Amino acid sequence: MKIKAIRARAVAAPMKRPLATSTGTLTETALLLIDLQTDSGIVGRSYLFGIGRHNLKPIAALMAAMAEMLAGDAVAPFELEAKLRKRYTLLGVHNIVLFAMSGIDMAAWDALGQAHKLPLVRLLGGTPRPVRAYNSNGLGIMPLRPLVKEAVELVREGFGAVKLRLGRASARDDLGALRAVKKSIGPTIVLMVDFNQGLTVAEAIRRGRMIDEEGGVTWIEEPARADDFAGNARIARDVATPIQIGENFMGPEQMAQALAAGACDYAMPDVQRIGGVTGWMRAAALAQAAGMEMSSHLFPELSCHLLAVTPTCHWLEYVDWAAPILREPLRLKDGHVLIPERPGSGMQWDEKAVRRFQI
Ligand code: SMN
Ligand code: MG
Repeated sequence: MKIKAIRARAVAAPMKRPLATSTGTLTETALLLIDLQTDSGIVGRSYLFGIGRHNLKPIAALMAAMAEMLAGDAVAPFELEAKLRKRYTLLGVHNIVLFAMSGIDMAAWDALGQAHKLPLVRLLGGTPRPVRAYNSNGLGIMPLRPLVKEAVELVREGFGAVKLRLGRASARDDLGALRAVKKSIGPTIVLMVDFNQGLTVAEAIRRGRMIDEEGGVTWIEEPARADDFAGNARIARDVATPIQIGENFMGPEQMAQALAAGACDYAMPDVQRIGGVTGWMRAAALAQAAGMEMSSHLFPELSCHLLAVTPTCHWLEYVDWAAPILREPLRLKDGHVLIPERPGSGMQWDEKAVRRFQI
């Protein structure tokens, strides 16, 4: 099976619940939908998050350049990765270059799954099983009244865990939000918090200790700048609640550096930044070697397959943000994501919805 062409389409669909983080507010899901067309007629699919619709065009342009290099090549993800990494060495395999490469890798694995008539999890040597998930569809930075209402709604959707975004100007206001959410969901629901890199190292230690004293938080995510591994190591040393980072690891190489620095207690790679399915599998081996719990970031449709073959599988981050353009959105049961038995990732576009949301 050889690559014929790669098509990328930009869509933006409104989010059911806008999400305010310490970096700004997301109101729509801006996605690049990738169709990797092969000479056998199989089309491998994946999507990338633009975090803002204006970012989709440059990623699509990079992908078009890569598609030109790869036309006629076998759908063999390791070979594609080696070729692209070599060609992009001088530009740097980071950020949107890496996103485009990851998108191609994910679509190539999807095509392979379809060619072998196997769901991705089986192609990777695993078995579909329910994957424990937390509901990450809300709980942004907002006033307490709508916040506690949303917390209750998110749990009522059938989940045993939710994630609260923190990083307000004052630590006391963050504590107020944490207390209000804890009270509204009760002690049996697992609660994570995410600062989205909003704090300095000293402030992260201060607020981390405050959270230690409050208790009941499963992890503190990205308290400070994500690539300051030394700083994160100081935070992890001084704060008892586990420190979670990883959504901004640029490839498994950077994850290895973070682990060597002791920058976190838990890791949560993002399949678009870690290098697609190929990069994820290498990251999973790093987490296994470090004896470290590994969770996913966004991409629940693909991450469920991957977590099912991750030795230190921890939590899947569930968001429904891609659901508007999917023919069959993910199914959930008792706070777990059910891996579809369809070949590949199991994602197919709802073309009518794609036309509606295309930009
Ligand atoms: C997050 C990252 C990117 C977009 C939305 C939300 C957040 C998370 O850091 O981990 O969910
Ligand atoms: Mg996060």
